[in-house]
Amino acid sequence: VSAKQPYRTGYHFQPPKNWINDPNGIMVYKGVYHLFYQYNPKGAVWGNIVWAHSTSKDLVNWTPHEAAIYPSQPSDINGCWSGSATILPGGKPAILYTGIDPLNRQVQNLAIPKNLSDPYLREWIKSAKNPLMQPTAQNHINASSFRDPTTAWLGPDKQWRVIVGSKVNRQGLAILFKSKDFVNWVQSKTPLDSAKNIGMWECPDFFPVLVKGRNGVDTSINGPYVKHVLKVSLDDTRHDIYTIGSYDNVKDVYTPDKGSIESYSSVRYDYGKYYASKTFFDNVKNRRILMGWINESSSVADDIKKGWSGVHAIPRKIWLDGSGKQLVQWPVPEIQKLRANHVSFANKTLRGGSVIEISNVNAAQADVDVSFEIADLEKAEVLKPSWTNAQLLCSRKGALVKGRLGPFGLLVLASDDLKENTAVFFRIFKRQNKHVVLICSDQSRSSLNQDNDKTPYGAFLDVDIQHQKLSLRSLIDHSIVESFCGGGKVCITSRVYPTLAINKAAHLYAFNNGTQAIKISKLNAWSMKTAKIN
Ligand code: DQQ
Repeated sequence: VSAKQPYRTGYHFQPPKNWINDPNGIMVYKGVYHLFYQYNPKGAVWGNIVWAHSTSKDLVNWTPHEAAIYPSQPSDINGCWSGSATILPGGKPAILYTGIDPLNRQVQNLAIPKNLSDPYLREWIKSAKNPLMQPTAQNHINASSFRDPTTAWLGPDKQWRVIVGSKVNRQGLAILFKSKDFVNWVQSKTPLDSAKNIGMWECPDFFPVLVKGRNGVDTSINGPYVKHVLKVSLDDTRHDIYTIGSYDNVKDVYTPDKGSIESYSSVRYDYGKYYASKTFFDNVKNRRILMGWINESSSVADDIKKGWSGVHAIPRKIWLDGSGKQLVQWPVPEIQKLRANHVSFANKTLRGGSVIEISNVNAAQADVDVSFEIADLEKAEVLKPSWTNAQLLCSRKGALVKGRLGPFGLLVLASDDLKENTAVFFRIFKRQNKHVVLICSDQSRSSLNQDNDKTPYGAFLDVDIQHQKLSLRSLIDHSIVESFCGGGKVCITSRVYPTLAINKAAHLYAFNNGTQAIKISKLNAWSMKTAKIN
């Protein structure tokens, strides 16, 4: 990472230059991980979209290949938009993706590998029958809102199912299609799910998770030992939200356990910048992996100046929490091989108002894992009934606003005078006899440059702090802070653009701006080596 390009990443996925958005068609084939992504070969803004392609043996280091899918037939001549891979019987991959046709209609296309003996799957052939799904006068599908087919799954009737994101007026839809041969697709009478007055559902994802344990399962698995997850990327709010429920694969009915994706305030994969994500089943390591796009918080003019825009988050393993009420996400363990220069301490008291530096780590490119212990829980401030919006509460009560139990946490990508810093911190409140934990990623002082979006992010964390420590792991990478709180129950990703806290001038601190002392029960920090990415 050079002085001229201080915001490029050391270990987060990005191409050498230009615009990147959604991850597409992720899969593992012959032991090789494949990542395709929405890419503009001609510039740092969205447009001219093709499927760029990289492969990896470890989800950390990535080798670039030629673009895999690009406009070449009428059904995709105006763009090759998002889609997903499905592994067909015999281990043969197939990709369904959205094409933009000569009339700028959104249609769904199929592509298959030219040469199955090539583990890098460098060449793809498009079906002569494309488009396979399209808006018609009869089906009333909205031609400008019909995109992003999921990984398909097989039902007990041996038919494939796939959902495609859509909307009609303000109603978001996951339109369901079925097929016997993966080529001829028939639209089902009812969508798999829908919600009124919420806007377009982009990049849906529908997959099973085991009720017990952290392993993943193939997308076609169903039974009493799994729950299903439906995630959509809400175009209105630019958030990836999900429900957990049961899926009857005979009737093709998905029933969310509680509520549905009916409101903007549903559970989110990430409470910061994180969008258009999707999962795949890694049958080599029996896990489900989530990959997502982190866009910029800088101005378009700055993106053009630096010549690039967008990165991908560190791949996350994803599983169902023991409560059954939410998912848990954790960076894949492979990323730990980049760790170097281990710094560690335990049982350190952080008195009210104190800041301590964590030195001897490369603070611009680091992995920090810390847990806190709180002694006087009864000292917590009272949470007012009106404080229901965590993000707003983080704006009102930023890192500089003194409290009792908190704010305490980390100051990352900080200048030595603390003029610039991103504060990732906790605040503990009480409401009746329960404690409420707020976690914030406050980037309001992250940069002296005023052209960036510096809105603080926040969420409530469902942990039992009477019996559990409060943990926070942050992956810091020049312009990215990806934080995993409570062991991965809440994730918050921030993009920040320090002007002082760059490369060697970046510092890392632990702080406590509450009146009550807090104990750091354990802190581990590492410098992260630079990965070989594209
Ligand atoms: N990005 C793609 C669309 C998708 C959107 C276009 C989500 O297919 O709906 O680049 O970021």
